[in-house]
Amino acid sequence: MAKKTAFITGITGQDGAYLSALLLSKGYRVTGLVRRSSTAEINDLRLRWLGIEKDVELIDGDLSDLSGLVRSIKDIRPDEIYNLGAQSFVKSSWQQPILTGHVTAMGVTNVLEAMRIEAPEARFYQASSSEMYGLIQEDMQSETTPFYPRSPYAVAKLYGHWITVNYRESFNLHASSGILFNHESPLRGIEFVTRKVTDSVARIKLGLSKELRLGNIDAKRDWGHAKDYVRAMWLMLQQDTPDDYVVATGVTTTVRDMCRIAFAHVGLDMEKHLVIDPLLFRPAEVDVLLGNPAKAKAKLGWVPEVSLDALIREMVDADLKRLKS
Ligand code: NAP
Ligand code: G4F
Repeated sequence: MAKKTAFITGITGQDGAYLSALLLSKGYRVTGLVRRSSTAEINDLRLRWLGIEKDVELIDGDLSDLSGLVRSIKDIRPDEIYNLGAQSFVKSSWQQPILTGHVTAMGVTNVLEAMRIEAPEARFYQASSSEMYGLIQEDMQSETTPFYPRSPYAVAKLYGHWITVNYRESFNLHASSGILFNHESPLRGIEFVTRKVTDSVARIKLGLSKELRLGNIDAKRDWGHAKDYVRAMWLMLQQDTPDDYVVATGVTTTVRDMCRIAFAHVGLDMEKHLVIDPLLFRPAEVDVLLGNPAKAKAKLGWVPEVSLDALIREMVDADLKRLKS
């Protein structure tokens, strides 16, 4: 069978790196969009962490630049397009709402347009988010739960989700949307709460820091491992029919209890180090997320393999190793 080609936006991010590794292991040619940076020598850090930086082809471009996307897709002729690129940090989206809209919302239309013009037979994956449920309308969120976004990021993701559905229905594109709940790993950005916690715990353990400052530790999230979640993305594009799927573990945990796992792993007392900082609270919070992955299990045969406990311990160990070296 001919080698398949994938085009990944957001290839330098957490999911882009793990998805690249998965696709390479399946024999794909992997290409990806990279933003030009004055520090180009570090923008493939995550790919290097996985030892695959030389195995992927990187193409300069930006989600806000339609002509560049058209040219990239024309040159690459991908079989599968994974749109993972986004301004993905919820808190920053109140500070940069317009940029978030340009990239996280309109960027989706740009990629879909480039695909419609140059590769209408390709299969498309949109990285939608459980943040779209926001002020939750059902205790357990599924594909049929109404959305109620609570941040400029979530509003932008909602647009990206519906434009994907609309292009599927309007132009008969093979376009699927994965509504992914929070997923983490040692490659998670330091600004997100799990990695902030595991990095701080490692620093405190090594005597490099004394405290961990957090905002709302009563918030609850359904956390899984990014490695498991990129497998679900790939599975969606192997189906004959495009569709939308919730990808989650079905277990929700407070930020407080997630921290407890990290501190306990290195034998530290959380109460001695945790400081609550009102400045870290958000203008509007998503109090609780809990996903129902029944459809992904039934149709894709997807089940998560890594527990939250194992995930946080892996992240603390990776941060200890990073700091020691
Ligand atoms: P991430 O680590 O923040 O990666 C985001 C990627 O988007 C990076 O490669 C970034 O490039 C790229 N990007 C940002 N602005 C861009 C632009 N204007 N043009 C082109 N590329 C741009 O995010 P992630 O955790 O891997 O998540 C992947 C996707 O899934 C995102 O769309 C996110 O919103 C969504 N999602 C994530 C989760 C989660 O829990 N991780 C859950 C649901 C949905 P740089 O490296 O240059 O910054
Ligand atoms: O780790 P977080 O920043 O992730 P959040 O906001 O849930 O968003 C992540 O998951 C979404 C999927 O649901 C993705 F779409 C999105 O791209 C991103 O990957 O915050 C998690 C919770 C929040 O309730 C926040 O208020 O942790 C709380 N929190 C408490 N103290 C904190 C902190 N979050 C951060 N980042 N930093 C804190 O100091």
